Amino acid sequence: MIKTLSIVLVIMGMFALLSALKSSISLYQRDRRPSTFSFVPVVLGFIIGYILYAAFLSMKPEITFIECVVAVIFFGGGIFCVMIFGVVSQSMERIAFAEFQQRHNASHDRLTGLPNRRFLLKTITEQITDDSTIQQKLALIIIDINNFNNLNEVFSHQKGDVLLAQFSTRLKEYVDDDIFLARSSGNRFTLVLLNPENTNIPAYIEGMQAYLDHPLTINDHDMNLTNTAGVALFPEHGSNAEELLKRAEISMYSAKRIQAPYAIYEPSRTSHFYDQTELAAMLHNAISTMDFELYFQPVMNVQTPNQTTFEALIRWTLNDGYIVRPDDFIPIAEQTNAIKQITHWVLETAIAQLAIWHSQGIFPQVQVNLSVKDLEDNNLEPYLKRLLKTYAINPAQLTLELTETSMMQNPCKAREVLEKIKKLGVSLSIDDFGTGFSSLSILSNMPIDEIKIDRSFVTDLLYSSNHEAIVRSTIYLAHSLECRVVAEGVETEALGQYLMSIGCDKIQGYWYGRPMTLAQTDAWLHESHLVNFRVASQN
Ligand code: G
Ligand code: G
Ligand code: MN
Repeated sequence: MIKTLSIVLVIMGMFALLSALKSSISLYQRDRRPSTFSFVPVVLGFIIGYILYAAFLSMKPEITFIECVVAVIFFGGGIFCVMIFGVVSQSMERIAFAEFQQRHNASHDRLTGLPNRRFLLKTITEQITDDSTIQQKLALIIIDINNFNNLNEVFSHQKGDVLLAQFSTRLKEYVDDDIFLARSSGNRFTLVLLNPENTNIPAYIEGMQAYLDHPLTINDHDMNLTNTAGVALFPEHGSNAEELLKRAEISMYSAKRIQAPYAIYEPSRTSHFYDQTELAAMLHNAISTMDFELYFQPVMNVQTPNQTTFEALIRWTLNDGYIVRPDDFIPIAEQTNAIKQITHWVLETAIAQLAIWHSQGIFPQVQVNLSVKDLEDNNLEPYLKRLLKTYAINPAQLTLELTETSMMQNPCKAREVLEKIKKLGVSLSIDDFGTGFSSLSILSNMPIDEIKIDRSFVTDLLYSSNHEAIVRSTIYLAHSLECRVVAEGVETEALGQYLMSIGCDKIQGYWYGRPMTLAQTDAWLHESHLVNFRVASQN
């Protein structure tokens, strides 16, 4: 009886050791470190010892008390080994997990959990240097959330982060598992598609943008984020990861410039691409000589078609003839504060031009864009007052445009500055209305005369019942605040006629006229409109 019990105890001890052996093998398989392998032979050695002792006991007819005690110790030893091994393997797992997390954090973005730029570059490099005989083809698609900086400024960065996380979740839902998706920088995501010849890329992007066109929630408000995509292909558009990413960015920027939803890289564009630092250095020189030009875009006055308005739009032409659009250089000028000098130049050039037209008997109105930084310029109002006096211009001929976002950054200060300017007799207009997430109660306190509905709402008005409702209610709202309403981006007659029928006061867009050089503007005035102006000014 005692003998059987002792043998059972030894065998149970051995089973305990067997389970420890199993765990030590699986730990080694996961971990692959020599230190974890050292458990395996030790435990195996013990098991052999247990088997031998059990065999020894079973061969003896009688066992002594000492042999019985040794059997109990063998059992206890087995259980002890399992316990010790449990503790050791737990702490090994913790170490392994911490190491994994460290590696993961170095290659992933914390907010969205997506691979970061470093991991992205590494992955692209691995794919394109794959030395199999068939060259791997791939497409990089960059997706950049539009106006994200405005959003961060208007809300807080924390709220911006919440939106980014929601946006990335939605993006992850759309993107298949076999496509590598990374957050390549703040508001920019990058997809790596293998074998792009099997995918219709434009259709893929359109599908993705339609899927992303879905309200996200912040502060209990629904908000739609739009995005612009840029595509570069390997091997066609670059030979290394950095070059491919840069070219996908170039195409994304060119899509933004023409307000297209996406663009695929076109090699001919490279010579016209300067990066931010190059542009900043060139801009410094351009400002010292005020090497800019004003274009004028006509705006149609629905009620008084004889009275033409022009929006003055700055252009900067480089030595190679490339025209840099304000969207590309105004943000740089804002960073260096040079924007104040630029605005002073634009105001003086526009007012001097009004004086020249005045001497020809032509009295159009001119609209000038201000930057958010101009609201911090205490010299702006006295400067404007001096200009109006020097050139003897009727202040009612001038309107200043400010974006909704810039007014909302510091509404108190904006109101103070705008009220001073308004006292000069100059009109004020809210540009890009609808894109700035502004509070209507603040807006209704601003001394404004005009609201310009952003072209993103106007362009697809005839096809989007949402946008139609927004435009209609904006017109209603503006009229109840006694403001005029301008629709921007009106490219077709049908759209223009429709906007007039719902009460828009002014129509601006390629349908009525594109931005023109001064010479073209003069020709435009003289050819078709001078007669009207003469008549209008004589009345
Ligand atoms: O002309 P274009 O579509 O490229 O203008 C792009 C943007 O640049 C528009 O938002 C317009 O308001 C802005 N812009 C054009 N001219 C000026 C200017 O003289 N000063 C400022 N601050 N912005 C301008
Ligand atoms: O943001 P702001 O309203 O200042 O922008 C004015 C700019 O809008 C002008 O510089 C002009 O280039 C651009 N623009 C004017 N009309 C149209 C149009 O009908 N379609 C498009 N796509 N852009 C336009
Ligand atoms: Mn404008």
